[in-house]
Amino acid sequence: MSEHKIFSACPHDCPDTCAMITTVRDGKAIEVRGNPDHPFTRGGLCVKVNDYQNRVYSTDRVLHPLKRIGRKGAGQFQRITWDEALGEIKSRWSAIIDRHGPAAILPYSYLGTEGILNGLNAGDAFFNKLGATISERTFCDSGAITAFFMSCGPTAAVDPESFVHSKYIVLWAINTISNNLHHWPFIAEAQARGAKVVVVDPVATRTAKKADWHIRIRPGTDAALALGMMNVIIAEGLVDRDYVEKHTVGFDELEERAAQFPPDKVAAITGVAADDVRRLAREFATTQPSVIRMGVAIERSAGGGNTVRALSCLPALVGSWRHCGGGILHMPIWAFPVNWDAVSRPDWIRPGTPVVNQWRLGQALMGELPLTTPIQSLFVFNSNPMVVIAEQEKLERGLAREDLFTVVSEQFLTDTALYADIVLPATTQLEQFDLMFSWGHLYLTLNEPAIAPLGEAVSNTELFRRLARTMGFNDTYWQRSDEEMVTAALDWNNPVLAGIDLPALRRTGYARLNVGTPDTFVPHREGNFPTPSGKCEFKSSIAAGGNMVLPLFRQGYAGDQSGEAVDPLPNYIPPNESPATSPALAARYRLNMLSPKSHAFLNSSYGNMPLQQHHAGTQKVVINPQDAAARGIAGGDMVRVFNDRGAFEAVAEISGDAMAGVVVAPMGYWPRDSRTRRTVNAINPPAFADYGNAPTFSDTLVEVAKSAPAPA
Ligand SMILES: Nc1nc2c(c(=O)[nH]1)N[C@H]1C(S)=C(S)[C@@H](COP(=O)(O)OP(=O)(O)OC[C@H]3O[C@@H](n4cnc5c(=O)[nH]c(N)nc54)[C@H](O)[C@@H]3O)O[C@H]1N2
Ligand SMILES: Nc1nc2c(c(=O)[nH]1)N[C@H]1C(S)=C(S)[C@@H](COP(=O)(O)OP(=O)(O)OC[C@H]3O[C@@H](n4cnc5c(=O)[nH]c(N)nc54)[C@H](O)[C@@H]3O)O[C@H]1N2
Ligand code: SF4
Ligand SMILES: [Mo]
Repeated sequence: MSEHKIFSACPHDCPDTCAMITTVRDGKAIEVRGNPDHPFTRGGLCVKVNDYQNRVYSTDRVLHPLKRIGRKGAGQFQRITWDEALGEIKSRWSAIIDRHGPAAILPYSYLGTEGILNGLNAGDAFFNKLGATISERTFCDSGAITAFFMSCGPTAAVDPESFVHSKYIVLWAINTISNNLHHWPFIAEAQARGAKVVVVDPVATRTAKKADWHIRIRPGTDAALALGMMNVIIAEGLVDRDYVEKHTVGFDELEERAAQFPPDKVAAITGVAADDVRRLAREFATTQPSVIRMGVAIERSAGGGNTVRALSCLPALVGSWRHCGGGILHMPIWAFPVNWDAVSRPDWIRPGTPVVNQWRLGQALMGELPLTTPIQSLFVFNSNPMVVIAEQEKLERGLAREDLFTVVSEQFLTDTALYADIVLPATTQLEQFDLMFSWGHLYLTLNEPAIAPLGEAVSNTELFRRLARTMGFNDTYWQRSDEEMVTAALDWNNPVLAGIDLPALRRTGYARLNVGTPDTFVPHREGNFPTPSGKCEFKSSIAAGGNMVLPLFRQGYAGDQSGEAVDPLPNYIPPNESPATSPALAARYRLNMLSPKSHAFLNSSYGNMPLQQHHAGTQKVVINPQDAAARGIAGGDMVRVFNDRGAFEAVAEISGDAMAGVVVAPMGYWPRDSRTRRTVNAINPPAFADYGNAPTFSDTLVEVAKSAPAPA
């Protein structure tokens, strides 16, 4: 019997990027555990990943190429060889390219795995070379990042570990304990040392229940609260004049804007009492170091970008940046010197290549977008659009098109894969090599293959090597090993990587970027913001250039932007679906639905795994007692949640955890497990928020009614 341990890294799209250790016995992975030496993740995994070996060895894994033999969606496939699969792809694509050109092919991917090699940009070079339509990926944070760059630039901003030094912590639209678990001990330590923890959320989440103060706010109104805080801070003379003078631009204009948001008006918009607006403003200004931690959910309403603009001006106004553990944390990813262009090869994009945003996949497939080349083929990997994007019903109709040639690379036969003509088997993290950045801490993490690929599964890097060979691309890009690709993907000469290389990573499994220690990292004590002015821009100079979508999300594509100037100051933009903006709609649909992350699923992943299904229970919708009583709904009732876009069923949970007027239905459940084959994204809108073509999941009006009983 031989047993050894391998350094692994959690592959998921989660800010924690846990360092893992896999135990391998006789060639089989028998256990994954957190690496106890890792300073941020400290040896614990979460309920999703703790039994990762069961995902790897699940009997439901796709381990061989498959070809559809039944009707689309029926899930009838037969095993074929890789050569047959690649041959079929080549002949179908060649015919499509001859007839319509390569723009008739649409790639679709996101972050099923997040590694630098196998993650977000894994297919870009291939599809750019092919000339495929560009898939604009704005699933999470594109709007928030755009807005954050306008104020502060691409900065890591605050080390999440420095939160132990914070005295006033505002967790804004983030459910830390479920979604960013390993940050919580640092917050709890600060709390134990006397810091006040405030949560701003419409819902009493696990995190809100541990806070010293939970501020319930109407969804999508956060910018008004932030502007109201500024109003009070300025009116009461709590501005750090010296910091503002030296390290910001646009104070006078911001003052004028904030003057339009007195606490009483803010209270009427947000539902937060005027006295609470004042108290939050005073405490945030005077309890230093104060820090804001924003969640991704902050961007999910019509004015999400402006909300981030407003929040990211607050710390400079009161001088929080002077202190270790002060400022605003969005995501530290910008500290990692990844050369995305070396991965994505935007230089291969042909001029005039069309762009389709990911949220519009249903529309693109149904011919509802003004595309000169209609989509004839779809290639999906690292994503499960049937669960994660709006307009679920329309998407399903699009995927069912007989003339659409669909290829899906997957670990499992997801609801999306059921519609594939060809399914290709994908490895899990234990079967592949990768190096991970993080969007929640400042460590690089190595993932060595622990076991050989199961069946005929391949990593995404190998997938695109094979596809490139099949399509006759002989560029050296596809002749490199994974290690050579990693070497090319990072700027190893950057001082933050001094002393870090693959041999060093192989000794420890992870390495902290050289950015100073959590006790010394104060990047903006003296300003030094990576904005055009070098200052925190209350009045944004980037705004003049228009509502940009950042290159990272667009496969390096920088053209085709609106170029229209946007408001250079943060403002409050009301939700699309609200009594103020759509009174007729709001009269019919009186509840605002949120569809946040599930504690036990990772987006759609684990929605099919028995342990996590057991933890999550069936799809529920949380309804405030007052709203439930008004509709005659009791706890445990099967209800229909609906609007003009569609409907899904859920079990009602009556609880004050949801504020009145708000219902909460966690996402991630698979449509096939529901009686009506519909989940939350059947009713979410396809509308974009103000910046970055971000989604508007929190900006959805619905009604809830008792379901008809199941037919006998
Ligand atoms: N367990 C688990 N962890 C995850 C994931 C998962 O699926 N499951 N997914 C990962 C990914 S991809 C991401 S992007 C992150 C997301 O991490 P978060 O941003 O934390 O995600 P959410 O759970 O969608 O939303 C957080 C909170 O924001 C609140 N909220 C919604 N709209 C608003 C609003 O308009 N204003 C305010 N103030 N609050 C609002 C919700 O009630 C919710 O409690 O989580 C990552 N971690
Ligand atoms: N209603 C609602 N919708 C949402 C959200 C929400 O909060 N509410 N959140 C949005 C956000 S923030 C995000 S990030 C998206 C997430 O959307 P996705 O990234 O699509 O979701 P995941 O479930 O993380 O991953 C998708 C698939 O990738 C596959 N996969 C994993 N690793 C590999 C691999 O190495 N190769 C291949 N080929 N496949 C692999 C997995 O098996 C899984 O089925 O969802 C968005 N949708
Ligand atoms: S999903 Fe997040 S918390 Fe869970 S193991 Fe992976 S990185 Fe860690
Ligand atoms: Mo996300």
